[in-house]
Amino acid sequence: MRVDIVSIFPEYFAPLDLSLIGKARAGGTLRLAVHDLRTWTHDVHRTVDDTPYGGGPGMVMRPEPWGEALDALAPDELSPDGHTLPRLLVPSPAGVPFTQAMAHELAAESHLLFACGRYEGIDQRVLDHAAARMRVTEVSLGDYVLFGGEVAVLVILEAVTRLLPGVLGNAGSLDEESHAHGLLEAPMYTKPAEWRGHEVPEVLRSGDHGKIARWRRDEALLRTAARRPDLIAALPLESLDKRDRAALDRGGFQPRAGDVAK
Ligand code: JD8
Repeated sequence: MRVDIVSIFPEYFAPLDLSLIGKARAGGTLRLAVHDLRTWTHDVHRTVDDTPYGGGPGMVMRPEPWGEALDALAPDELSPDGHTLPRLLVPSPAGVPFTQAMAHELAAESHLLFACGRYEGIDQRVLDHAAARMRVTEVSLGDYVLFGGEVAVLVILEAVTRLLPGVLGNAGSLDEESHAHGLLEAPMYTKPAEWRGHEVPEVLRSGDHGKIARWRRDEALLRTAARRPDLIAALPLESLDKRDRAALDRGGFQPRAGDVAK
């Protein structure tokens, strides 16, 4: 996968040399380049912002540097390897929520281009102009306000890169993790069996894989019902069987009427 990131703080992405993302880059699974937006300014002050039309607080990022940056990184003409235009991702508090489902979607792309805004944001015409020739997605991490798009790109890239083939040692774990099946994952434990008076649940030390799987499913259901009832509500009707309902009952959670598969 090819990834390009444009930002006025390219040093924000130094962590992408580390750990599994660093290995994915070294191994060629991820071809990632970080670009300084000021590369596409031409005035002595390398200006990237100006006052907002219509007044109001703060500054807005100028369209010209962004236009030239996207022209350079998403050229219309097909490159020798028949490369198609990238998918443009623009982090914004006004974007669509980033989810694990979107992470899987993005992991299937061949080229992602991230535009990191700062100040009050990027002049809207940059996105409208880009949308005329490539797919553009404004994406939000969540309902809180950041200084800019950089940390959102770090989060999105980590969620996407770990889904790329060969990046995760035991890809099997992808199936068991939170959000993989619409539930939060069960609590995890390791040695010692007793720690400061706290025991590891006996069932996990029983070796009875059937009982262990049932315990983990019950714990995942109870934890999800307690912390994320929206996820329980979003579960497909047929996904809760009698034993699931019994677990939720024991936890004092009433699944929706009709939720129970016969
Ligand atoms: C991009 C500029 C700052 C936002 C005035 C503070 C994402 N979940 C999220 N929260 N905030 C962002 C985000 C914030 C950004 C930019 C993403 C570019 N800002 C602006 C509007 C209010 N300042 C985000 N993803």
